[in-house]
Amino acid sequence: MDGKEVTLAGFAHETRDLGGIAFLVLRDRKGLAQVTLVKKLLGKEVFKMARTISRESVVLVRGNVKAEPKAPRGYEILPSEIRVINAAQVPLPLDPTEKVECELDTRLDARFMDIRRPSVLAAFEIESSVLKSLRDYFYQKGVTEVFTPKIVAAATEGGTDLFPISYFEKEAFLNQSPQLYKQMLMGAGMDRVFEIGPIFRAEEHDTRRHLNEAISIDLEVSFADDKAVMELLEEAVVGAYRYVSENCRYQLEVLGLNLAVPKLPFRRITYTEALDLASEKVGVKMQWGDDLDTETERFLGESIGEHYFLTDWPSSIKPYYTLPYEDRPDVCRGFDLMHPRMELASGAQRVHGYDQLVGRIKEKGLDPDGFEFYLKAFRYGMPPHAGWGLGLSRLVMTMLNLENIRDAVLFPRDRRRLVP
Ligand code: AMO
Repeated sequence: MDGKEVTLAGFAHETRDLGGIAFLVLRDRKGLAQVTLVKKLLGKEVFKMARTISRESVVLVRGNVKAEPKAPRGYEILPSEIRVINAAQVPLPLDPTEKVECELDTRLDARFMDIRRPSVLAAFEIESSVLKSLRDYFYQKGVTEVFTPKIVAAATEGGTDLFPISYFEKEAFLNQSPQLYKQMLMGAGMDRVFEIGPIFRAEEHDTRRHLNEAISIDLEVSFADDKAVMELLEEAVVGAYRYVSENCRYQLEVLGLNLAVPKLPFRRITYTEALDLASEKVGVKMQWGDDLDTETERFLGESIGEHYFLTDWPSSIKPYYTLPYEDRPDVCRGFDLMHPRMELASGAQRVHGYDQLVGRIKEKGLDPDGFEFYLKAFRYGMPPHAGWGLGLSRLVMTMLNLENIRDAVLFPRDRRRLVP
């Protein structure tokens, strides 16, 4: 665009004053542009105003593009008009140019300004691309996108980690997972559904990978078993990596990342094999039927070094809706998708027989009466089905090597944070 007239609007990233000449750097989500202010060309008044624009003010500049080898990326703008649309107060709550580091809490308190930082913004733009890639994948596979209620009357996973809310004269809860609804939709003959939406967990975690509100990507497929939906899951994840590596070059550059696309298929390791591997490590003594603790997970992640599936879990530690193997009912068709750093997804082939499901609910010490609305869908012809739930922020966090899940959520909700 050398020689062309352009109009730019953005934030005043910084000003540099060299006497008779000054630079105003404008920023928007696509990058920086150098506006060169020459006193002789602008006149004394405008020159004085322009070089004292406060950082982060919203500014409009009209002018001509000029190739200038010394300017960042080889171009500058010679302005004919400069207008402050909305001035920023001083001091700023944090430094959007990323030259000055700051604490996570300070950043989250002024999140709107934190997101102006190029590396913070890059992660959210990549997240949007991940979502696009996943949606495209589902549509290409003939999966129907659905929304299920987030205000519900009962727990999904049978635990106590629910947020109660008041719903007129009744007690209601924020839903932990679309699990029961996506299964009911298999009974409704919808065949293949996916949902991307919030899940709420009232767990008092204080970790780098748990939040109280998260976005989950849920899939459910009729006439599929656990093996079939694991293939869909690994393909969806690798597809997202590939899409990001091809379509988010600028954002990856901002993050200083060279994204490696994982290879298919992912390794499959049974729970029992995982226990054997872990017991090779001194100090990890686990019994069959124990849930894998963080230390074991870390050890497995380090020794495997890439995405892997953990399969064939003990029926006793997977939820009631997980289908046990017919010939060895103490083992079930549940699986977890693991990144070396953490769990990304869990899923299963589901129990589809009514009597077996009621039995499993009772085995878990739960009352089938509370599940009547769900169980009803299993009495009039329920296809066999399988599915999974994948945590969006964990996928993005591990893909971009972010330290904290809060870096992958615009406005995180945790034990201490309810604003902004
Ligand atoms: P699960 O409870 O394992 O399974 O959740 C699925 C995935 O959702 C993400 N996730 C979370 N992310 C951040 N903070 C949290 N507190 C949190 N809780 C869950 C994780 C996790 O792997 N109904 C089943 C899924 C299914 O079987 O289809 C379920 O909800 O990435």
